[in-house]
Formats: sequence, C-alpha cells, structure tokens
Amino acid sequence: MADEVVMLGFWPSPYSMRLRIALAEKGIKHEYKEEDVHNNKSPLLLKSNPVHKKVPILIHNGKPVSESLMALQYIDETWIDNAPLLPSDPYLRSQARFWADFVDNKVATFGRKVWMTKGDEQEAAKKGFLDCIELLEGELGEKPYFGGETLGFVDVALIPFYSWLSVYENFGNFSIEVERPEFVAWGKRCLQKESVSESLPDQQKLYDFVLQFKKRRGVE
Ligand code: GS8
Repeated sequence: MADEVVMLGFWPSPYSMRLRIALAEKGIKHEYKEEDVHNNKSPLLLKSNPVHKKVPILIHNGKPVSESLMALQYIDETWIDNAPLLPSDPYLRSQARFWADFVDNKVATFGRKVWMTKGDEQEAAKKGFLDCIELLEGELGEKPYFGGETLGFVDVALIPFYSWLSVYENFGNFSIEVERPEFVAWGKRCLQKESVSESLPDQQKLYDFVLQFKKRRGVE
C-alpha cells in the first residue's frame, strides 16, 4: 500500500514551512491542507493534536506527528534513503538538535518581540536577535550550509525565519543584511534550492499579514 501523507499547515507559520521544505527535499508526495488556526481549526487538527491544538501536523498513514522538530526527525528517519537531514554520527546529531532548539527558544522568541513590542523592549529584542544570529554565523563557519555541503536539519529549522526578515527589519527599523551579512548570504544560498524557495512565502505578503494581525490584536 502506498504511503498516505497529509500535512496540516498555516502558510505564515515558520514551523509549517519546515515540514514543507523537508517533504520537498525528500520528494515525498503528500496532500497539504491549509488551516485557519486563528478562527476555525478543523476537526482533523483538533483530533490530531488535542494537547496543543497547533500546526504543523504530519499525518502518516493516519498517525499524527506534532511539533515541527519532532516531525522533521520523523520524516528523516522514515524516508531515510532520500536526502538525509541529520548526520549519522551521534555527537553531530546531538549538536544539530542543540542548534535547532536554540532557533526555537531564542531566535523565534526574540524575532517575535522585534515586531510585537516597542521602545526598550524592542531594542533589547533586536540586540538579542542579532546576538543569536552572530552565534549561528559562528556555528556555520566556512560551510555553505549548517548541514555541511548539503541542506541539513538546522538549515531547515532556521531558514523559515529568514523569510520573516522583512517583517523584523520593517518593524524593528534596522538592516539585518548590514548587521549580519554572512547570515543573509547563507539565506540567499538556501533560497537557490527549489525545495526552499517553493516552500517559503513572499516576504511582502508576510509583511501585510503581520500588519493585519497586529491591527486585529490592537497592537500599535
Ligand atoms: C509551534 C507551532 C505553532 O506555534 C512547533 O510545531 O514547532 N513548537 C511548535 N503553531 C501556531 C502557528 S505558527 O505561529 C499555531 O498553530 N497556533 C494556533 C494556536 O496557538 O492556537
């Protein structure tokens, strides 16, 4: 029986973008279902992730996997022969997971504060965000990708936040390209891959979405 793969996602969500990239990288045929996470979650979403009620969710032959980093690892282990994302060496695997966790706990958190806050809080978030990117640039070093010569786990975890760059820059009133050119060069390199460029939304569309989102929430 052929695999049945369904993905529940939300287009502006960086976490959803991760799964789209991994599925594209590995050439896994799937059905994509867009969710209206703010107003109308589907019964399938609520049944598949009753704990957090969030997307993305990967549903493989009827079995749901929630949390984007867990789903990325599941995809990597299930379709092991195509384009591996995690290295085979246990130490290197642990390091890739460490940096992906750093992206979730630090980059995403500071990034959100850059567009959601103002004044001192926003200035601190901008500094925090740039400091995180500097650490990531150090980890990247001279390699083309965090995965080495090919796109890896950390690349897939991080690149969706690159698509949010114009949101951070416009609301934070700073240039990430000026401050962190190596990071931007890495982002452009990743975007040359079809699996990435076709999985990330248009930056202007994302900016317009965030503007509307802030208006609806009454955030200045
Ligand atoms: C985060 C998913 C998430 O925040 C992951 O998958 O890695 N740690 C999780 N999903 C959001 C959309 S992106 O902002 C979501 O589904 N929100 C719905 C809600 O909060 O009710």
